[in-house]
Amino acid sequence: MKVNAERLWARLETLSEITDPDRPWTRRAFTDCYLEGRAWLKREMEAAGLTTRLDEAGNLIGSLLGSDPKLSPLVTGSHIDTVALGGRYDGILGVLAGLEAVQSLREAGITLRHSIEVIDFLSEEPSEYGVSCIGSRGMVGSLSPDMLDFREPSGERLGDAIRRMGGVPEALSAPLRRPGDLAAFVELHIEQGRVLEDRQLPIGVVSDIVGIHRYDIVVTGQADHAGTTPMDLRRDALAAAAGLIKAIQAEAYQQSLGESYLVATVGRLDVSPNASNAIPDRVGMVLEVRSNDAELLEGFFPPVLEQVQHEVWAEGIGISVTPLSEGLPTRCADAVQSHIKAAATALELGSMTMPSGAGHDAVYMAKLAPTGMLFIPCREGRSHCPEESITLKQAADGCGVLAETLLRLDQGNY
Ligand code: HGY
Ligand code: MN
Ligand code: MN
Repeated sequence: MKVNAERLWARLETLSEITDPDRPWTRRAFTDCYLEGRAWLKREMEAAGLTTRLDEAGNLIGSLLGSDPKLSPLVTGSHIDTVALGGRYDGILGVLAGLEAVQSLREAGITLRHSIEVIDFLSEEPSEYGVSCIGSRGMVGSLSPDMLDFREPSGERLGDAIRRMGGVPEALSAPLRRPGDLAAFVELHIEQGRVLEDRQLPIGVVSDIVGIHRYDIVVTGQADHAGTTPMDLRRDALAAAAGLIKAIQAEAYQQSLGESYLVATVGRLDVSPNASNAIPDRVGMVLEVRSNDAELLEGFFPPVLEQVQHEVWAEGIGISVTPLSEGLPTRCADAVQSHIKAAATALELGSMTMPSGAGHDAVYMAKLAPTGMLFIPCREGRSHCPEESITLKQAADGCGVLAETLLRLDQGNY
């Protein structure tokens, strides 16, 4: 199964140019720039012979009919939204390689038994509303009414933003699709780590995807003059927040030495009043904890929080925590893993089985159907930054294995 690597590469380059011009590469979900990228993708899908639709969760779905309408569709896809100052391939490769695979199948005159769908999931990256994987959560009924009421800093509700993207938030109180509505799901993604590059392997077969727990944390103290307030009279929210972050990091480091994979990060910090000569009275931060072990994931933060709250309470510091999201670790289907591995072998590409430390829409698709993921390397494992880089050959390898995997899934009894 030959794919048109040059066409894939040209699309990757064209889409990467649809970015916030001052911050390449940035195409945040829910922005005009994102809508421009979607409009381009919709045209490309239709020019490739797919029919397109937007579902109630705001996912853009391109479809190519199969020969047996009784079978549920095979589905591939990922996301074209980016983090701020992100890369050109995280998510984007999975959508455009899916489109290329389907277009190449069609041009080769191959009609699969199953219909095939290529999905661009709405807002996979953590959004300004505090939630990630919005479209894939919405598809499986995992966007709670509380989440739809989450607001971004200027006050827009997530539900209204989904409507602005063409979704129907009122329809999201129930799953849009249920187990059996998809035959199987497979997603191509860059590794976003450096294992494949270090091992000089072109393909990773994902065994499991970490669960991610995210918490919104607010540390409160008292704003005072930085020059006239003695050290023993201060209620410094930022100093307390720094202590909490240090305690989180130390505990995560300890736990990461064990059997399971665990990482914890505070990547977002909002300080008020954020003036060099005023003692901070409020610090907002977002903590995320990731692990492939559900028990470790659930049990990580509460003891750390209790310890630090106990230490700072006497100093008049408050710490409040609001859980934002709790995604569980996901096992990829053994059968899909086998198809990916066999497809790589058929194309004489070496592969290894490995976990994913990044979260993906596949976590939610796994609630509907047998799900797998395949990785290609990215230079020095860099991602979520403009230095994110792959080669045309790597993109072609990944796309070829994806196409071959779809063919094998089609012949399977899904
Ligand atoms: O953050 C992640 O794991 C993914 O890249 N959105
Ligand atoms: Mn990402
Ligand atoms: Mn991604």
